[in-house]
Amino acid sequence: SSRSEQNGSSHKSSIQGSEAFLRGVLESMQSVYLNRNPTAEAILELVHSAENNPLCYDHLAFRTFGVTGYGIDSMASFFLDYGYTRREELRFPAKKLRALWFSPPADSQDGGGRGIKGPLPRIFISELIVDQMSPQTQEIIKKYIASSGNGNQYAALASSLGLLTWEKPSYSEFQQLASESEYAAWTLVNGHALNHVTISAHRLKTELRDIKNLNRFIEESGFRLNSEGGVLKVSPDGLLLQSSTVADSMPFQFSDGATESVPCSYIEFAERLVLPQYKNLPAIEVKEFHRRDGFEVGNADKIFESTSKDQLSRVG
Ligand code: OOG
Ligand code: NI
Repeated sequence: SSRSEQNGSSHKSSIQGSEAFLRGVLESMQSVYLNRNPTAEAILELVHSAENNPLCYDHLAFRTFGVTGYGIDSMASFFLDYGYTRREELRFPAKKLRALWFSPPADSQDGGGRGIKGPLPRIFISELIVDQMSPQTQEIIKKYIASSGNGNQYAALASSLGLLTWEKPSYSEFQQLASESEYAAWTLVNGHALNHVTISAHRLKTELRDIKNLNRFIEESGFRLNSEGGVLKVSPDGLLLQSSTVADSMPFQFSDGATESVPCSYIEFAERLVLPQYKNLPAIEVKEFHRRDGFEVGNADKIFESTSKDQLSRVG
């Protein structure tokens, strides 16, 4: 065969080695997510069938408890080991959260497929600043973290298997956390599960690549979007536009026998506009790196609310 076939540039290459393993882990995380979140699964199907083109993911997101060794680092270590690069930090003082995002390895393949099988997504990982919580809440979080032993070393494994690394909590402990931080309560019952995947709107091919059309299409198809601060979240520079659904919920069996409905995950949409310095590039030449990169505190602050009681209990 020709040289270009050997190096895989002339046809869909089968990705090998460590990148194949990374993608396999992401696939497992996604299948846990799709099994638990019927809205996310239905929306991916709906957009895919409207497009008839492979969708790609802008980013994947995870939540953690920021206790030494258990926070962002516990999940980030996997991505760093597989070639991701640490990027900017974002702070959310009112929510007592911080986050970091990671960009995919520059030498990774396009993938040539749909979702995880396409270009590798950015990764967004946040953590609760646990030492700013009340003593009762800190005690509960530290108790479950202790029950996980060295579970912090297996955050990515737990996420891809859909397992908690700590014991199941009691309903009253869940409620104590929820009264102080809905993020904390979410993390206690969902652990390292994928919090959301984000469809890259600008890489769609139909009119849905305009996020306003995508939002309208999603709502007209009967799904609810997170309305916190308005459905469309826009960065101050006007170049990063985001929206998300209200999270699905599912029954969770607590350690004291109570079974109650808890929020699980949601799906997000992001449109990244072309940076001003590239505005004259012909559309066909525009690549992902010509567009607004990164995240935005003001947008993220409202997207966190996709799993809040306020949004889940909203009527209409
Ligand atoms: C993350 C919320 C922020 C974004 O893209 O800015 C976010 C979360 O809910 O854990 O996803
Ligand atoms: Ni996001």
